[in-house]
Amino acid sequence: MDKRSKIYIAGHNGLVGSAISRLLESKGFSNVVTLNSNELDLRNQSAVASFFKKEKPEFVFLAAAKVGGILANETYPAEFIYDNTVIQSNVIHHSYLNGVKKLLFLGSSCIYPKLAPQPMKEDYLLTGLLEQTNEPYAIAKIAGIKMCNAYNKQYGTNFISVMPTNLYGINDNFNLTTSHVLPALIRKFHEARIKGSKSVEIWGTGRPKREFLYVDDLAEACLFIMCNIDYPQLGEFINIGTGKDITIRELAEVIKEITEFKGNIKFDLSKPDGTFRKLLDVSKINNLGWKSKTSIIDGIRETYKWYLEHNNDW
Ligand code: GFB
Repeated sequence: MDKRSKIYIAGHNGLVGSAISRLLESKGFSNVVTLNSNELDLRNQSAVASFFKKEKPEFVFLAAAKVGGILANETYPAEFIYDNTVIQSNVIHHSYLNGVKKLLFLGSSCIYPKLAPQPMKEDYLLTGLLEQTNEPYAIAKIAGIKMCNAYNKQYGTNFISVMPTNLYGINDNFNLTTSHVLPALIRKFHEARIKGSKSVEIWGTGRPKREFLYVDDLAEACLFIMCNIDYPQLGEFINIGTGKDITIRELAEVIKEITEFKGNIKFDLSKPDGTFRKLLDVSKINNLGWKSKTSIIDGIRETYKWYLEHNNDW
């Protein structure tokens, strides 16, 4: 991929797609195609077919997906499986039909079994049962990995998959019913400080552990892989994370400090904990030459700064 290559970012308004878009722009990639969902509904097969036939992108970042936190996954399981399987099938198939040179598919660390040994290596895929709260989403993402692999085997394509850990950053979703934990806690602690509340309620026991990767670091990993690592060398897919995790309680303490909230933290035990732990083994990507660089403190500070500039949007 060079600076004049024609690149399509599917999902450029989302957390991941917008980070990839910012990075490509800052590096001088000048031929990037993006369309909003009202211009191209990626669930519509004939619309996707016409788009690929007309635009003929050479490289595709497949970051379009229906995503959300633990409650959104539980509330909308049909949308999580339907939207994701249809979007990825349309984009992968029409990339193949139109001779795309390389496609990068974004998955998620929830593809691994609920009780997988920690940290989770790439070859633990499909060795056990999935976490119930996000099984439809995980099944869709596993189908995406397997579809890329099947096309590589049968048609000789170069379609690769990356599995990021829990992401956060600029352009995150701060809606309290659909978001992930990190943006939700930024908003909850910020609003509690403004309102002078005595406490903030967080979901579950606070004991589960999560690994958080700043989305701009993920974008750099995606560009590094797109430019340097092809299908046979990469294998079926590759983990992308920091290699470190913290408990939800520890995360809440960090966010409490950054937002300068002085009250207490309470736990709402009626809400689910989800997977107890899902730490990625990142030795494969580290050995290929990439490491995350943003500390969780710096990443949360940047995200909070962005939230303060945009908090009228929610
Ligand atoms: O980020 P989160 O929604 O997703 O929740 P998962 C992580 C943990 O934080 C859970 C707790 O134990 C939640 O109960 N938590 C505490 C909260 N307070 C809150 C809150 O106010 N909001 C939220 N959302 N959580 C998702 C999957 O799992 O992770 C997706 O459902 C995907 O499929 C994504 O894989 C990365 O890490 O549990």
